[in-house]
Amino acid sequence: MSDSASAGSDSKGVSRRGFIAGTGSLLGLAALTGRAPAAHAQAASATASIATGAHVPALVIGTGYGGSVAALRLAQAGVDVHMIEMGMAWDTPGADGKIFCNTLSPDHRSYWLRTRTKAPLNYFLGYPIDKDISRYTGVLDAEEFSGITVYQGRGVGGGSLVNGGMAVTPKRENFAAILPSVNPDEMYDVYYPRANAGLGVGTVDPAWFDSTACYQYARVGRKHAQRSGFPFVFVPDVYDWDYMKQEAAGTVTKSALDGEILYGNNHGKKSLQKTYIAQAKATGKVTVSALHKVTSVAPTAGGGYTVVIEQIDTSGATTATKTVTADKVFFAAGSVGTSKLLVKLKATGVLPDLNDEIGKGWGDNGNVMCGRANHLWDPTGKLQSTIPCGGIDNWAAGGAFAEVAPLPTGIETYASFYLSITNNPHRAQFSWNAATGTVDLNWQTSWKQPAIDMAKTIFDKINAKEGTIYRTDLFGVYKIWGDHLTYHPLGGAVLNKATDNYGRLAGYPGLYVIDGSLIPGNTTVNPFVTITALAERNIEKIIATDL
Ligand code: FAE
Repeated sequence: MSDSASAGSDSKGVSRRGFIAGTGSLLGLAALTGRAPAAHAQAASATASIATGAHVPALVIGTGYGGSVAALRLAQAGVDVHMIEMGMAWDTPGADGKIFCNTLSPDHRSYWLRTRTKAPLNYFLGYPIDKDISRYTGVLDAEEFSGITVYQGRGVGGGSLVNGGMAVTPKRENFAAILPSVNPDEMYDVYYPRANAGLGVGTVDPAWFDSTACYQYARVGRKHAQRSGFPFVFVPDVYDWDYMKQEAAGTVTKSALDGEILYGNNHGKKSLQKTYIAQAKATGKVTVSALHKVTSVAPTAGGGYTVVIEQIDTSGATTATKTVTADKVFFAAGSVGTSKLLVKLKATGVLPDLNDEIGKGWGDNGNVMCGRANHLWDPTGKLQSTIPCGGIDNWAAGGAFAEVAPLPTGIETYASFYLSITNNPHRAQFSWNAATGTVDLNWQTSWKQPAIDMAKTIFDKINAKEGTIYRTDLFGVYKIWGDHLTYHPLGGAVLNKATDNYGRLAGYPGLYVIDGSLIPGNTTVNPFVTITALAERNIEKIIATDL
């Protein structure tokens, strides 16, 4: 989870024993009440369903950041675009009147084809909090590889449906290490501003931040950072900050202040459905097929590509297999999705001329999580906005940028929680496993140690200064570090290696990569602004020269 906080002057009188008992019952209640309804009232999708035999000028695989930018800009250039998305449309309320379920009471809508939740923060007070759910094409995929679980959004909008919305432009002095073959001037003068405008990025009102109960946790985070000499920086977000103020005032339906984040926000967050995809659809030239999964892209005799697509139902079962043709195909299935497709297609001889860089250069953006146990006189608040708005920058000295994240349990936890992005140098590779017919990733859990060491440059110092300790109850029994996961998969089809310097795949004219797989493993901050800005840069060049 990328997020949490709470406020609670009223909690001063709560004894630690009473707090622990209360917490246990709260989580137990959530577990009991979170079972999925027997019948799923939620309609699968109101969008189109591509017809077998169709021919499309441009086919975009995936509807996350890269795919949405490609679709909008191609449509504005007059090109008809069809977007293929394996997840649901997420445009129809369920039986409870809500499109998305709450983080504290996950139901079938929470996870992608799982019968049990797999929460990133999966323990509390040493007790496991995962619970059974019905198998369904839910919005968050916890995809397991041998050494790491990779969390990804599934549905029209990709990661924008589930993420914290933290919209961070990296410091310019770090850019050469992120994308060494890209001219920083054009990125910082043109494409980062364009991406921030397109995404609707804004920053919390500092005066409101200083007074609202829902950011007490972040103010505690700021105080602790500054007392140890670390800069605390406000971090922009795509959440509608005016809406959040109204949530706090009690004049609108709560979303960020009601624990909604990991399994979707019902209000307030400007996901891609409300920004790039809405604009793309408004051109009248973009169609989206949800619950459709691309399984093959092969050259067609005479030019163009033949694309095989499986239509699935909400149980994940294939209901139809379709074959369409496309003049140009944009791989925007995310770092993992694009890498898996390309590695398979190369290894199985469908796209044999892809180069040997395919599948390489994958990193976890150095993600590692931890919590700190504060003193009883230093509460973080029982009301915590799920939208993080600040971070601790120790990148230059210690290789870590830590977002001060919420722990929105609805009770006072006295915990400070952090997701750190670190300069972990390890890179993994995807490869085809012919025996299982799947794509493996050779990441090892022990490769998180450099990330932990870098995060410790911040939190060891804060703990020493504050006389506090790490929480050991959030990721297992006596386990401090959330080192089993990433929210930020990057790489696998790296720019200027697997592709040319604009995402054109080596060996196949008309095939492009335009998502997080272009970025070699790390962005020094949260990645989606960089993914969006790079997509803006690349599609502009492709439209100018290839169409
Ligand atoms: P992505 O958004 O993952 O979109 C790929 C799409 O392709 C998905 O909708 C897939 O369902 C779809 N797809 C995959 N395979 C296929 C196929 N074969 N056929 C059809 N469709 C397919 O890719 N980043 C930030 O910058 N700030 C944050 O605050 C933040 N918080 C996060 C919190 C969580 C819990 C998670 C999971 C991620 C977070 N991220 C955050 C990461 C961010 O969402 C991610 O980097 C981007 O979404 C990646 O964008 P892409 O366009 O590469």
